[in-house]
Amino acid sequence: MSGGEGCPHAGSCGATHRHCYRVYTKYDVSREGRSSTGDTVKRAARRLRQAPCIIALALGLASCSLPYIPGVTLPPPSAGTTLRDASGRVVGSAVFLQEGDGVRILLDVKGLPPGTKAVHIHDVGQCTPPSFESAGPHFNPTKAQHGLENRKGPHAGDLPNMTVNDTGQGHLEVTNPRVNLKTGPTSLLDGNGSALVVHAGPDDMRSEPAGNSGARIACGVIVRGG
Ligand SMILES: [Cu+2]
Ligand SMILES: [Zn+2]
Repeated sequence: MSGGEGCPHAGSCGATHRHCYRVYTKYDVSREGRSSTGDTVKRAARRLRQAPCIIALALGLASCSLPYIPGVTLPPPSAGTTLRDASGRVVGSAVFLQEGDGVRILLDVKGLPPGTKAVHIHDVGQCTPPSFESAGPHFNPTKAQHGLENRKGPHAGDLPNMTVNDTGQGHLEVTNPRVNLKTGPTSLLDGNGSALVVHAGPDDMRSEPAGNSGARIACGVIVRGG
């Protein structure tokens, strides 16, 4: 990132100033307090981005030799969703974090029937109860077949099964290297969006088109920012 925009130096000092604008910040996402942490970091990053140019001006631009200012790295993109069941009750939430070329997914559910449940990312960001058929098929920009254990698979949106315990709670944490939160055909935030869906039964990981996983019992539209 060279980010000279807005800096009075950009034209005159050339390459020597490229690192003037880079201020490294650490972006820590903990599951608790995630959004407030994110907001604080974004505000701090904005301030830090402005700081180097102000400092440069203060130094009088005489020599164009600036002290080293550690650079800025913007927080990675994130997304989130709230899952509802067919009656509209909130039954869970998930966070999506860009991690390298893939996306880390952290899903928590509550109040669901116990058992092993299929979880998928579906193609359309629309969750119309009670059937949630509006979410379309699995997110599959590469035209693969269904299933993490299918030789011709998997769909980009295929995920491991989740166990829901006797108290109705379940947790799934996985990195999906086939999707991203940026741009392009594998982005979860593409034109028609995408949705996270939980099914009544387990995914057999190989049957077309959806792993024989039964009804869609919960659905959440994936939205930017989480
Ligand atoms: Cu599904
Ligand atoms: Zn699939």
